[in-house]
Amino acid sequence: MTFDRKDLTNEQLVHIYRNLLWPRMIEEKMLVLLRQGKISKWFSGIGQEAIAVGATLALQEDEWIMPMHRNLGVFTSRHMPLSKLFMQWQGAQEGYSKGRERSFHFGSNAHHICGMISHLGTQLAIADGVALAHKLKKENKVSLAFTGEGGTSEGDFHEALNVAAVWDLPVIFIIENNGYGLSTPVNEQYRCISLVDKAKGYGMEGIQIDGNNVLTVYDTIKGIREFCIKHQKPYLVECMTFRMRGHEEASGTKYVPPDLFRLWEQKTR
Ligand SMILES: Cc1ncc(C[n+]2csc(CCOP(=O)(O)OP(=O)(O)O)c2C)c(N)n1
Ligand SMILES: [Mg+2]
Repeated sequence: MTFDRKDLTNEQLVHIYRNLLWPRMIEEKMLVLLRQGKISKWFSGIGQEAIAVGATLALQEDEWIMPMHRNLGVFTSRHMPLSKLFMQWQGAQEGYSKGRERSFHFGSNAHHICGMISHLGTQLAIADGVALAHKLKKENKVSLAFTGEGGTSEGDFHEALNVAAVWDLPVIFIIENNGYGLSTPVNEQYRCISLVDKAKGYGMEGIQIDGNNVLTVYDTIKGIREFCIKHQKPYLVECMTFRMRGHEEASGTKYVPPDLFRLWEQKTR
């Protein structure tokens, strides 16, 4: 992997690296707590952190993000207090969803993160709504929504991208293509060569990038953000990565050929 620092200073590089480390360190702790029975559920984003972290750092702090279940790096890069996050995952009253659940179905107005309600695809149209509000108020801002490649098979994906294109909404749609949607591999998920090809069908710009290279993600999203604001248009970004653990910690990875882990392991260390 080659890293192109462009005009980033040493301080900026260290800042990005620290943000990349946070979710990995938290996850390593969570995997221990899970095995001790102190938390009950965990969706791992190990190996995919560069996407959530790079994209979040590329936005302004008051721009809304619609994350999914593997985007811990969004929460940490927006500096949500670790104590409250840990209480959330342990189902404590003091957590973000007041003990109602113990996973990633929560957000925070103060951090401009819109909590998801689990259903795939639903975050995308919410990003349209936020972008429409910015457009009507003539604010120079974007919204950003994440989906997995599995989520692109939902009707909501089509509706959200089509409306964003037709209404010229400044929204960034990020597909995290990690090879699997639960146990379904990509060759059973879609027939196009790349998901980014779908951008053409909606009449919007699109790009496919290396999702494991944090500087590529950061630099690309920063540039796209400016494009979306200047031209008042949406953009589709397909980030190529790999899911290094099970769909959820309880579900295992028996259906994934071991060679794929060996291949991607080189890119996630
Ligand atoms: C509409 C809907 N169908 C099914 C599910 C159950 N489900 C949750 S995550 C998931 C897999 C999603 O795959 P992908 O979008 O590729 O994201 P990844 O888990 O790989 O990050 C499924 C089937 C759901 N939450 N919502
Ligand atoms: Mg997936």
